[in-house]
Amino acid sequence: MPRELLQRRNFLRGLTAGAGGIALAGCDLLDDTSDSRVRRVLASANDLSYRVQRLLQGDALAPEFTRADIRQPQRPNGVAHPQDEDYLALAAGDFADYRLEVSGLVETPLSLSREQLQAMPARTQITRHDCVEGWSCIAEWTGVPLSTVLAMARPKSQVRFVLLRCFDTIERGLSGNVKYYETIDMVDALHPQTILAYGLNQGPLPIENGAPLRLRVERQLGYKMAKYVRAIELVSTFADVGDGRGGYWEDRGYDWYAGI
Ligand SMILES: Nc1nc2c(c(=O)[nH]1)N[C@H]1C(S)=C(S)[C@@H](COP(=O)(O)O)O[C@H]1N2
Ligand SMILES: [Mo]
Repeated sequence: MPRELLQRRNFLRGLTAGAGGIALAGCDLLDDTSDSRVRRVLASANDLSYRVQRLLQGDALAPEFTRADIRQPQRPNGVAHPQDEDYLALAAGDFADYRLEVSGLVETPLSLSREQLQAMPARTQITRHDCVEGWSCIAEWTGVPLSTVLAMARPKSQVRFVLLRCFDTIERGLSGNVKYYETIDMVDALHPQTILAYGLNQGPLPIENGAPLRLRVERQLGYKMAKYVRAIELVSTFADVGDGRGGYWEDRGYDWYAGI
């Protein structure tokens, strides 16, 4: 089992114990997320924390820092060197031929070049990245607000989520290779600090950290922040993506709403 998932489970087990021993205390609740009853307990807890956080947070901004707070380079995590052929071909040309595809429930599908993305009004923010593994990094991110791209695409009224599809194969399995994917809701998608970043610490975004384009969604944990973004789809449900829980790690037991 990947280390991240193990630690996440240990963390969740702590939380559950703290919540005053749900009736299942004693049996090893979280060693078996495949059990549907367990999954329902977790899912409803996640749903509750999602709704409570949404109520309390509104449009609150994540804390921002100064350059003096940047202590080290952004620590690469997860996939850091995609080996996918289409990605390697783009990287060989320094991503000059990259295009971000925007499709799904939109009036105007888009195919945006790197130049087009970088010509849009940019936002720069110094924020703290919290990984579920228990480490944090403060870094300066520059990119185009996702809201700007979405406004150009003109979402239809049924849209509820933004699905990000990535270049990198994160798992090679018997049932096929899995590429990283993530979803966020429209509250986070339209939040002012949610950007598609192409710059890190005043330079171009390095490959390790998701070049040429990665999501920053600052009020949630690191695994929500898809790197190597290939395409964006606007959807009304993610039930038909992967195993239906809204992201690569979510399909392996993590919370969909990873608010901090
Ligand atoms: N495409 C893709 N995005 C990803 C991952 C990944 O493996 N592939 N890992 C996630 C995790 S768990 C974290 S903590 C952050 C790490 O971002 P960093 O490498 O810039 O620190 O990216 C997230 N986004
Ligand atoms: Mo992470």
